[in-house]
Amino acid sequence: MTAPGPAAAVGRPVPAAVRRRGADVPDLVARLGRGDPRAVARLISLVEDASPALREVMALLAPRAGHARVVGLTGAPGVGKSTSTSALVAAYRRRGLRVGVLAVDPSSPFSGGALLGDRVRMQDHATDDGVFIRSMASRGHLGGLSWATPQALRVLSAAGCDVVLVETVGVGQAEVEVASLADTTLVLMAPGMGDGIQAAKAGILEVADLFVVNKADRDGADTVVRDLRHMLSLGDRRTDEGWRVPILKTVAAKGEGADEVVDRIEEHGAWLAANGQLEQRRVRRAADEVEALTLDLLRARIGDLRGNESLGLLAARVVAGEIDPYAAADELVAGLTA
Ligand SMILES: Nc1nc2c(ncn2[C@@H]2O[C@H](COP(=O)(O)OP(=O)(O)O)[C@@H](O)[C@H]2O)c(=O)[nH]1
Ligand SMILES: [Mg+2]
Repeated sequence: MTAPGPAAAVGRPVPAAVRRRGADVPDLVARLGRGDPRAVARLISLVEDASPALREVMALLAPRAGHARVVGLTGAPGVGKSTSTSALVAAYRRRGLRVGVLAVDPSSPFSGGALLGDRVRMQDHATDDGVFIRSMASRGHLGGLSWATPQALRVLSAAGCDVVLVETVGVGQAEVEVASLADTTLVLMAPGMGDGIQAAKAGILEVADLFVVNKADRDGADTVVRDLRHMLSLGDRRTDEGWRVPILKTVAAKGEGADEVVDRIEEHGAWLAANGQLEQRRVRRAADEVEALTLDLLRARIGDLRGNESLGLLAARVVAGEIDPYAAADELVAGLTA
């Protein structure tokens, strides 16, 4: 749970050992700019590992912070997120766009079995140099995906991706997180999965910019559409903002409906840009990221203080009744930020 976040590293100079191990950051970043897939892989691994080199990486990437469109896909396991991602990659490639794919699994490690199927499916695109595909585990960092995913997105963006598709395992918090980092969030459902109840429970209606009812080749797809339409009409949350959440049917396994999904994603992007929300969402996203890094940094400093005199002394004074714990915390904070 307590793998040190990058902020722990961020506050410190890059150790010589890191350079010796061959993280020649300026070279990596230059190769990234030329779209070298190995540079993409290496840099995303640095993000995954919360490498101390990240501070230098991010400083070099800042001026070329790309403007890739970020599209999140979420939904229950087995609903067809990976299959749909692959179909969407194909649809975007037909439009001549460069596509990044980030499969984020907040729980299982990078090499875990959960992503094996995804990799096999993604083989379709393995030889296409306009597609970058990476899986990423957050390895139980405090703050979860909050800083790692935005940094990985920055890497893919700087590699020249026009659009990045982020697939997350649909389990509660992950849905909310993917929504907070995407420009457009797709919520996938499929017949026979008890989605209606799930949707209501997980507050999924709130995060969806677009619903995709996948596996439309199976019985019950129309019922899912009807239930969704009913729930949306009850909430009708977006009417005043002017975006009506579309409900689309797909058969991802055959690529059916992918082009229409891309049309709607692009429509949503244009709508966001036209009313200033694209910028707003991105600023909110950067604020979340900076906040997460800040908390990491402060946590690391508190860690340094543990066993250190000032915390010990303050604690002793609390026990002795000379100072109350709030006042002690105030003193500690003052010491941290001094
Ligand atoms: N019948 C049918 N099966 C599908 C469709 N899309 C995906 N599947 C299957 O559903 C299963 C789960 O798909 P996957 O993309 O791995 O789901 P994920 O867990 O949400 O990423 C796989 O066996 C797919 O082949 C579809 O449109 N129709
Ligand atoms: Mg998947």
